[in-house]
Amino acid sequence: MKLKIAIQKSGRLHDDSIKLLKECGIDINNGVNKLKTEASNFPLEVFFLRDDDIPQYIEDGVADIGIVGENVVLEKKKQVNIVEKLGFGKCRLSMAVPKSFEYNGVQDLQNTRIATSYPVIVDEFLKRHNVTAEIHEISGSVEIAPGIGLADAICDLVSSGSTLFMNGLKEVETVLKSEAVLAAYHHLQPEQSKLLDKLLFRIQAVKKAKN
Ligand code: PRT
Ligand code: ZN
Repeated sequence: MKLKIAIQKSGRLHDDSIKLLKECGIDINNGVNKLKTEASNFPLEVFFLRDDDIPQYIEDGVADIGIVGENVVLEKKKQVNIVEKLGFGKCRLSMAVPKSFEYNGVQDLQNTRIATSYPVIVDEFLKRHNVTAEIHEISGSVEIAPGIGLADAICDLVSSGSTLFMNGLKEVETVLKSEAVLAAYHHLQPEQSKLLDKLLFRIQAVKKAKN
């Protein structure tokens, strides 16, 4: 019996996910272009996936657990348990507008066009604030949308803020704070739950040692 974990194949969370497992004393041979591997000293099978697909795999129980940004979990609206925040991949999902936009509050987004890769979260945010706006879903390079006349505002992930700055934008609202989380399938078998507890115990020890 093995615990199946999904982690990002490549991208911002990949290295830290592998590092966390290593710090937990779990050795995995992470061959290039491999889709699947096994740990040599823990009953763990590792799937390498696009981050966007991870919540679905966990909801379906194809993976028992996974490491993914909380922003992705919330956007995909999949039924998964968030078991632990992992302390890396920290960022915020923020509204940003051109520097020249005289922004005084969320009401100023009324009747604007907002470009984002997070239409679900943005829609919820706007509804919560009784703002009506047009959401334009685009999958990448969101920050260039105002410059090319596609949108009046954007909602995108921000960490240092330099991407916004370089594109003449300013951050005006934090919609969500996010970091990598450990998510789990809702209906784990007792054996898988035990393995998860064992892994979680190690993760918490690693986190404590860092504080
Ligand atoms: O290929 P795959 O689909 O798996 O990866 P991806 O390209 O969709 O995701 P990836 O690797 O870019 O990000 C994975 C996760 O990292 C995100 O879902 C977040 O949870 C987290 N994360 C943390 C970030 C950032 N920080 C971040 N800064 N994800 C993206 N960014 C981008 C942002 O979209 C913008 O383009 O970085 C730019 C802004 O960075 P700053 O530093 O200039 O503000
Ligand atoms: Zn992705």
